[in-house]
Amino acid sequence: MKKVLQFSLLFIAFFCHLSLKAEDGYRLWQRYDQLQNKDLLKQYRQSLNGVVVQGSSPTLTVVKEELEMGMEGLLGSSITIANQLPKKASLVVGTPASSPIIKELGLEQKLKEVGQEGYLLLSQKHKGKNHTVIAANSDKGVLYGTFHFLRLLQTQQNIQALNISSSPKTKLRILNHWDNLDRTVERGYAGFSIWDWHKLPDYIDQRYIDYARANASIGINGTVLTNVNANSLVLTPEYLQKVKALADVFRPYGIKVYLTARFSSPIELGKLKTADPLDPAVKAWWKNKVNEIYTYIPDFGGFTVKANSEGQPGPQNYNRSHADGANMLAEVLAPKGGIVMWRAFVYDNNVPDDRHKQAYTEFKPLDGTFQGNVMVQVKNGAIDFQPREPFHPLFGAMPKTPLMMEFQITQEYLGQGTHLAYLAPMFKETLTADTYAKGKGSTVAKVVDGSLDNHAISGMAGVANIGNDINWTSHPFGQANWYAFGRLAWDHELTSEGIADEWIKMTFSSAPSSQAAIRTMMMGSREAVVNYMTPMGLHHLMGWSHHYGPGPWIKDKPRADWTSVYYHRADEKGLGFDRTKTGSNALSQYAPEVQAQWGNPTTCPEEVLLWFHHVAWDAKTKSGRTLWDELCYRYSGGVDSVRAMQKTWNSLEGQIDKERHQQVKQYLAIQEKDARWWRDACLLYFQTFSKRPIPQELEKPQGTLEQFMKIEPKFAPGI
Ligand code: BDP
Repeated sequence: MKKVLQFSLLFIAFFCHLSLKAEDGYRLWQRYDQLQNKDLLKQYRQSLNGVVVQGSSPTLTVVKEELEMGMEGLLGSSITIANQLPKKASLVVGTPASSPIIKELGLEQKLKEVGQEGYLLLSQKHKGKNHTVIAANSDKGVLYGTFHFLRLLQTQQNIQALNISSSPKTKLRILNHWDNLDRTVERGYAGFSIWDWHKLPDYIDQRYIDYARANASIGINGTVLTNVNANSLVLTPEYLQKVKALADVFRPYGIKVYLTARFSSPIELGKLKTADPLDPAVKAWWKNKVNEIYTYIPDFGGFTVKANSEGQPGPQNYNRSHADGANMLAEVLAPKGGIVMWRAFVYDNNVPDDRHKQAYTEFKPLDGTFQGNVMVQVKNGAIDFQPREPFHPLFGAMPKTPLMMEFQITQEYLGQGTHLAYLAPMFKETLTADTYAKGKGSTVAKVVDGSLDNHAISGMAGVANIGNDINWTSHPFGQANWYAFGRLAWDHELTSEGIADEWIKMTFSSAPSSQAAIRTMMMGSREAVVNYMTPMGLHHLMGWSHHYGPGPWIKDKPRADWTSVYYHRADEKGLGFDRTKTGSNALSQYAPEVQAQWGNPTTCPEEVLLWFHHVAWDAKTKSGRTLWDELCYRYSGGVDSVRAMQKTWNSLEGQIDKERHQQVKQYLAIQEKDARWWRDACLLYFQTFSKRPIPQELEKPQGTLEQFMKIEPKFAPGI
């Protein structure tokens, strides 16, 4: 009997253990599970015998909590955080101001170089003993250093001879939530908004804290809580209290809160007759409003504004310029230290010009007219977050204005919440592109980090892919895009592979074989999406409104530039948008060096060929195939790449926890199905123009064009 009982207890314990091991993805890259490498564990335990954090502040409290949670989890033993040096080797954490020990280490010179947000991680002798040191000029720097230190442990690095100094290349590293007050999320595919406005300010969801931890761990220091298609209600006292509650949670993590400002708020909330930025009453209204916001949130960051774009109100309603609008807000924010992020995503209802050209046409003449606390926020490409776009021509064209990068982390046009598309290679592609604004080497990254034109402020914004799904991002690999955005905003010189490696080790596995397999999947994934959706520079072929699935046939909509036929220009002769001199001449907005390369179809990279040229169906491509055949090969190649990902992922069964393995497996099956859908629908449609057969050796479409044209996903998320 006793034996049976013992056995049952063992059985129960075993299953409890198993169920504890289930991974729902909530912990993101901060899992802090005990390390399995015994030698390394021994090394860590020896060199981190005690932890000393001197000083006290809300941020240092967070530092202590995170060190405790992280080290106890990873090392599998409890730690105590002291404020005196223990006898043995230890981890010493702080600023010269908060910690006499750090002060004694004489790090002034080195610290000078890392600035207010940077930090040092050092192996350092002090009074004959070896210490690991996390030092910074500010508590926030200490926090970033702490997360870096934990990452070293998580990714199992040797910490015996540390000599790391790090500081962010971009000053403002910010998430843009397109979240509405009713908790729907525009272009959000991971459930509802994480901001539970109804329960705020009284109920503080643990998620807010974990959100802040995750963001601080990758250096994100700002968040715009609300949709760019803004609701002025958020500026009312009722909502400002709620915003304050979130700001209070985020503050110790170094994250400032920003809001989107609806330009017509003075009319909607203030009952004024106008929102004309030059009207004294309008100015006074905003001044009062801003002062009021700062009574709730003394370190409020400022506003993001979408104006005169896609129906949003703006200064042009009153015949004023974007600069008039931005400067009016900037003026009232300046005394409080706030900024304006004015979006350049504009295209005019009344201008029948190539949409590619419109932002440049409107903004370039305004260079030099914006106040010092205005940044113009520019999407990575000139159209709209397509799977591949050449860099936006405004980068390099407005040297007197700090231009902020806007990337889209949420995969509106890259398979939304179900496709695996690792976006770091896409972000890097834009950042490393050469604008030639000041000769060779004038990369987009240098424009954005402010170094090309010596700007005091700089920033990178990412449209968040976060929702209230248990794993935050719907697809488990969506987490990698959030992670990669933050890491690149901190340091755009990091490599996509390097970022993937860190993320995989912390999120999935550090076993070299699975690590390499997952990295290969990730690195090829975005190109796979480009191939099965919009190869060779095609763009804007997606279904109407929901943007999920193919719709190259979309035409006859309220605006020509909301249709697909406007962009692909397929006809009997060929395919692609002529943006050279013989066409819209959008190319003229780039530097002569860029024009020379892209303007000639033989030197234009095939990746953007149909973006700039209308190419004959029988024109020879680099592979030796005709354009039509090459297109068929690329579309098919995209599907093959997804199948290769499936194979790799299947081979990892048993090496990844069951729950997430199963999730990704199912998502990959959806992706394979969707990739075929895109390939078949697009090829059948383009074939009506090319009138050429799909090469014999390639898989044939399953279905007819008519059938594909009838597919209409109902209630797709994110609209
Ligand atoms: C488009 C989205 C739309 C956004 C817009 C924007 O479809 O929902 O409001 O971008 O960036 O891509 O303002």
